[in-house]
Parts: sequence; C-alpha cells; structure tokens
Amino acid sequence: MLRYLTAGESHGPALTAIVEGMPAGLDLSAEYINQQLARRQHGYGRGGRMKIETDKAELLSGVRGGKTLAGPITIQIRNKDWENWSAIMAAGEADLKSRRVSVPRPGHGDLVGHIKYGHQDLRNILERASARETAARVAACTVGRRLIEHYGMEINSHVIQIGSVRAADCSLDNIKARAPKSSLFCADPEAEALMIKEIDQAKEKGDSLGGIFEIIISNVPVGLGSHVHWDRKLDGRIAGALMSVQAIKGVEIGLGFAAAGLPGSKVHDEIFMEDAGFKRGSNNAGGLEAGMTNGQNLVVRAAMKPIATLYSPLRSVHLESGLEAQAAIERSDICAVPAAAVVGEAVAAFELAIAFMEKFGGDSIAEIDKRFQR
Ligand code: EPS
Repeated sequence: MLRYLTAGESHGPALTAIVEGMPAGLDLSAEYINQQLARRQHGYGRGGRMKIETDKAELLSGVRGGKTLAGPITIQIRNKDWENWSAIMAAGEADLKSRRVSVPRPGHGDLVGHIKYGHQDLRNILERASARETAARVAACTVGRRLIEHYGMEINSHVIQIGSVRAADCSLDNIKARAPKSSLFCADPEAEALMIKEIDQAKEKGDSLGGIFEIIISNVPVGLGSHVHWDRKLDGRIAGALMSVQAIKGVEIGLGFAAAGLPGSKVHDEIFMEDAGFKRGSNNAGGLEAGMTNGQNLVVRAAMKPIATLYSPLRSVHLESGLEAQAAIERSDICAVPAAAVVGEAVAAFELAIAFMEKFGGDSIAEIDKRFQR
C-alpha cells in the first residue's frame, strides 16, 4: 500500500515527510523534488515568507545511488525561518509569551482548534494548520508523481480564475507553452494582467483573493480505480485528496457543476470505433466514468477560498476578555492560487500512483514493467 505522512510546524525547525510503499528501482533525486518545491513557491501575490525560504528536499532514507530501495523514503525540508523562531517554537523551554495569538481569524482553524484542543494560545493551532505544510505534501507526493511520469503520464495545470477574473478557454498545447512562464500560471495573458491588477487592489485594501485552478493529466492508462466499491472509486479519492488541501472549498471533474444544468445528450461522451480502437467524441466526463479512468485526459478543477489572514482584519472576539476585537494578523499571502495548483497536481498525482500500484504494482520497477504494457 502506497501512503505518506507529513510532520512539522510552520515555524519549527523542519518539515518532514515519509512515503511508504514505493517499489524498488525507481529513479529519484532531491533535484527532481526541488523542481516541484520551487514551483510551489512561485506566484504573484505571495507574502514575505517566500522571500525567506528556498525550499530544498533532503533525502534521508529509502534512496541509494539515485534509485529507490523500497523502504520508507524520508524527506526533510528545513525551515530557514526557524532561526527567527527557535526561542518561541522550542520543544523544550520556550518563550510562550512573545508571539501569543489570542484573537481567532475567521476562516482559519483558530477558533475551532481552541475549542477542540483546549489551547489558549492559538499559535498551537495555526502552526500546523498553516499552508506551510503543503511544502511537505508536495515533497511526498512528488515521489508518487515520479512513478506515474515513469510510466508515461504527464501532469499539467493552470490557473483559470483569480477573484472575479476568469481566463479564456485554452488548448492543452497553449497551457503547456504559456502557463509555466506566467507569474500566475495563467495561460491567458489578458486575463493574467487583470488578475495582477485585482491582486494589487486587494493588497491595497488589506484584503485577500481566492480562485480556481485546473489540473490535466494525460496519457492515463484505462482502468485505474474501480466501480465495485465506494472507497475504490478514483473520482472520490482524487476529490478527497484535493479537498484536503488547505483553503480548497470545491472540486469538479470534467464538466462538473455545469453538467447538472444540461440534458444527458449534451453531457455524455459518445463512443465510436476507429482502427486504433474505441474513440470518444468529447471528454465531458473528465477522464473518469464510474470511478475508473477511461483513457481520456483527467480534468479536475479546484476552487480555493481567499486566504483567511486579512491585513484589514475582520471582527472577532478576544479569547480571554470575551470582548470584540480585530482578528489577529499573521504574515500571509494576498493570493496563493498558483501555489495551490502545484499542490493540487501533486496530491492528484499521488492518488493516481496509488491506483496504478493497485492495478500494476509489484516490489520493483522490473516487476511492474512486466505487468504494465501500453
Ligand atoms: C506558507 C507559509 C506561511 C504562510 C502561508 C503559506 O508562512 P508564514 O506564516 O511564516 O508567512 O505564508 O500560509 C498561509 C497563508 C496560511 O494561512 O496558512 C507556505 O510555505 O506556503
């Protein structure tokens, strides 16, 4: 069973991930993981923390001579900001007063975490709730990404909405050519300029912005996932993985919510026979039917809410006095949708890697090569 865990606080010494269940013999390097970590740090509208950090993965176990050994793979990312926080975040004697947080931010985990865990200092919640954790998640999931890329799958994404600005529809070729070069991973340059303007306006007002990104995974083999039981349906697993990413509030596959307003004749992808085999007239299903990949591109969109820390804070309540107070301000981003797209790619890729291992898996790449033929 392929799985992973992450650990670490936002301002602790390091983030750690352990990936278990990878086959032996897969090429894997810290540099490959670092490419994805660098992409996650990208994006117009990010905050001061990204100027401090240059996230780098250290492989502490499970890889030797550039190949996986099949044992647990431990990845560590050191927090450079730790040197500014070591007295406050120390595991032993710590300064618990200086950066105490007492006014919960609406939209963050602060208030519920206080009620649930009984912490009086909201820092004890926000340090782990922070989207800093997604650096560890990208590192872990990139190991799964390596596996599915090895077997020919290709993962792309682009930002299609920020705030009220929606990008024009775009071909996969244009997404591949333009999105990586965009400061917002947006393939529509006109929309990108308007998005930047909207981010600047939000910044001026002390506000924040969310948006939508789309992930497209191509060259996916037919039959990953299964219709036979709810927890084997791959659409559910991919949607669950994306919904678990900080600030994600909605996920769509293929036509998604738009399918609800159309007749069946406009939604379902007709089937034709060609010399090369079955062919579909469209891809409204987004590559998944009955919880199984159907060989078409996997198309998934996710909606991210605006970041919960506002520099012009919303009204809240001081935990100790019970009086109205302005929500706490923690250094934050104005908009992190491009970063979320990279996290989304990673978690979707990991779910595909799990499903791939279920269908074709073995103890080594050599064994899988015998089972998997395109
Ligand atoms: C983030 C690191 C965090 C935040 C952000 C994402 O670092 P810091 O709190 O030191 O600025 O910048 O997290 C949030 C906005 C949030 O609400 O959790 C990162 O590495 O992506």
